[in-house]
Amino acid sequence: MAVRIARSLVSTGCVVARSRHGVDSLLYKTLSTSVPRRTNDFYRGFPLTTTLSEATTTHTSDSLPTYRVMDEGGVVIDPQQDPKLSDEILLRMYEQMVTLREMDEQLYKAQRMGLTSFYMMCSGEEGTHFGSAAALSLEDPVYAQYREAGVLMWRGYTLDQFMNQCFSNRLEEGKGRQMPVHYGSKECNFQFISSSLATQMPHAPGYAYGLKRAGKKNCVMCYFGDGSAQEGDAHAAMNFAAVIKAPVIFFCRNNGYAISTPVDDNYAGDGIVSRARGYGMEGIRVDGNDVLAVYNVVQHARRVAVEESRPVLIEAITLRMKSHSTSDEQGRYQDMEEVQQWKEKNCPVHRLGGYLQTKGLWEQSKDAALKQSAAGEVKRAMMAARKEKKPHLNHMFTDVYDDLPPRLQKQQAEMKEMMDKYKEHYGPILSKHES
Ligand SMILES: Cc1ncc(C[n+]2csc(CCOP(=O)(O)OP(=O)(O)O)c2C)c(N)n1
Repeated sequence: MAVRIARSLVSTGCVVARSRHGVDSLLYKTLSTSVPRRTNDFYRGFPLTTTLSEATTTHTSDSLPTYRVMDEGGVVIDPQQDPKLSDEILLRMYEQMVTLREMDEQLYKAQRMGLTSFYMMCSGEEGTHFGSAAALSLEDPVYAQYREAGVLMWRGYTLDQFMNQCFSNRLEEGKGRQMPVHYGSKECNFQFISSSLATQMPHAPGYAYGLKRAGKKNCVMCYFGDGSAQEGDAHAAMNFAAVIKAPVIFFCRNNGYAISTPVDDNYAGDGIVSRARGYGMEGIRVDGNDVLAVYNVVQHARRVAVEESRPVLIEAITLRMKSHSTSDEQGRYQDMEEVQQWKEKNCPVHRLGGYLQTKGLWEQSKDAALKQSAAGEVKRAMMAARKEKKPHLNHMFTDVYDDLPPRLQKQQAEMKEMMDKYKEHYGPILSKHES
């Protein structure tokens, strides 16, 4: 029983730090000894005043500016802010951005053709993916939401792996038990995606605290959306992280919408970053479509998290260029003319392309060939994934319990009985599964 409970906790990410590093991370235990108590000062260090306005915080305040390095054409505004990444890294970023777009396009179409059950597009948010991923170490665990495929790609997740997962075939790590896009990879140090919003958020500081106690020089990266920021778990995670000084970066992709809910119906404050002050952590707002700015900001946040053991909240302003998922139609709630204008003005791929051209690393004339080659690679991987068998049906019952409980044994037997009884119907389906 103990083994079973431990396993299920590990699979939810709750005690991953404990299992991997042998750390007893029952956080509240250590809290009571590590937080200084200011018992000798009734006002707890807060300054006193007799002026009411001084003691009042207003509901409106100046917005925190958005940090950027490049303008909309990819020209660096202040040369001192150029991170001067190597040519190899810059070109890899560009090539992967183009590949990701192609993958997005083809997986969207595959769902529309009925080849897969579902897909979530990420075009428009590539700057947040590659800028942040390049500033992290592979040893920094990632807790993502679902729209961060580029982070996985940067970490070496192959097109074949993306396709196997989205086509739920026998080669995918989740054995077909997760919806498409719910990626995860041990090798890429990327925790499996959970559909329930903000599930990953309280896990992240827990793991980060475990890393800190184990003396690792790493931080945890936790991605989430502006919609997820309204979940109770988001509050618990950020408050906890600040109090226990966990080395975690909270990276909010503010793409303006939580499915069809615009940000104005979502929160009334100064975006998401304004909350950082409330939690007692550093906060930075960045232009999410400027991959160099994102890189600088995450590199800085990583240093704060790892060297000073403090969490940082980053809010990246970006744009979801497509619908939320294949179950959604953005034209129902977005002004498509405006979306088109934003796309043209603020495309992260074009901005990086402009930067590369100014540096003499790329020529626009090479774009068509790059796109064509990426499209070919994506198509090849998709064809291969389609041909693979689906996982064995018994995997509906494996990997949770060491010994299958009687009620599940009964269900498994019933399933087999049904399959045998209605062979003429289930036969064609079963032939596509591993036997
Ligand atoms: C707990 C929970 N509530 C509601 C949903 C339904 N839901 C799925 S995605 C989504 C919007 C999330 O928006 P955001 O966090 O901004 O991320 P984005 O999709 O914009 O990347 C909602 C409400 C869910 N999956 N889980």
